[in-house]
Amino acid sequence: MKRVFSGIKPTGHLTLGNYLGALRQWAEVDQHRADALFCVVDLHALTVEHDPARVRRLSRQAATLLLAAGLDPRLCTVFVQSHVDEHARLSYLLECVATDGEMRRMIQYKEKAARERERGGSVRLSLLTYPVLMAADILAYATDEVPVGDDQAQHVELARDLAVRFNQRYGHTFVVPKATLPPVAARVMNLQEPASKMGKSDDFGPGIVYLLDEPDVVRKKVMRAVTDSGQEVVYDRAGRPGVANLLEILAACTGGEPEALSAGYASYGELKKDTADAVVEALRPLRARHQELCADPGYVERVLREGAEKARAMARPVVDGAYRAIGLLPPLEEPAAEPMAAAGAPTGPGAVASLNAAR
Ligand code: AQP
Repeated sequence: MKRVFSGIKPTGHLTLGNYLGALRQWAEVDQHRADALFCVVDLHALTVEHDPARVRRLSRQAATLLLAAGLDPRLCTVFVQSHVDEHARLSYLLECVATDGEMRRMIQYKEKAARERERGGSVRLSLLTYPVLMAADILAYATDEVPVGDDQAQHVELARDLAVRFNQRYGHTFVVPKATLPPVAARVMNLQEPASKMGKSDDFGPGIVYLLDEPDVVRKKVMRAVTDSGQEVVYDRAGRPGVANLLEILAACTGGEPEALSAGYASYGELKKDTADAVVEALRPLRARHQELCADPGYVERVLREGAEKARAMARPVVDGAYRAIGLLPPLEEPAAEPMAAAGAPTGPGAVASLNAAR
């Protein structure tokens, strides 16, 4: 069975982009076809200015929404990244394989660093290195496939490169993963700024549909979506990005094809109305389940505790293998007879004392 891993950052309230580009695919497809792990990647939320209490709150909310979207802990593993130390352990090893140039080429780094500088803030080193942590998230689980939206494809590519490079230098250690994108809505755009991705932490709030928005708020946001001065409803991503975005959202919510759907509309108003209705309907079960789960926080906590235990057991051997391969001594509490003996080092109960004496 294939191993699938993906994650979501608690940097803001989850959006329609997160749902159509990732969560829905995880719940409807991935957890049924693979040995799947889904993670709230809270360490990634620390790469930009953050409020600790908010990150904690958003992490709980993201985990609850993963379950509300249909992830079933009997079918997959749901957990929080910082509960499993192996991510950070492996990240450092991969930093010793990645290059500075590679990191600086990452589009998200360039965009976010520029934004941060424009605001007069400083750029955290972790913003530069977070794709390495993301590679560690993926590689620690011997992941075959990473279902993501289009914006994360470059980071998965980096994880591939690092896996191949590590394997070539230090012997086969990692499975080389690949990204899988949803067939439609791989990049939902901001309704007010259709040239920008609908990101949960971006600056165009009125163009972002949040999963927990009330239905009338969702309707308002969709009805006010920026289109263009034309009249005809045609699917043209480059020429009419606002209309194309609505058609893609409608297609993703109703199971149609954007181009075919465009033929059924004579005006932008009708398209917006149907899109708004389709989004409200698509989110209805999720919102209902979210309410139920909020009434039972003990359940969510139990799922996360058990998820972290399962995840740790999966990641441990892979990360320990990487530590050995790259040249680090095995942990001293392990019966280390073989590798230590092979290197001519002392073994047995006196080994620790001899190692200390040798320093
Ligand atoms: N607009 C989107 N369309 C399609 N897929 C999307 N995803 C995110 N936005 C869209 C996918 O959702 C998964 C989790 O996303 P994330 O938490 O890594 O990133 P984000 O929601 O984009 O959050 P931020 O904080 O606003 O991040 P930045 O600013 O870094 O983009 C991923 O699979 C992602 O592809």
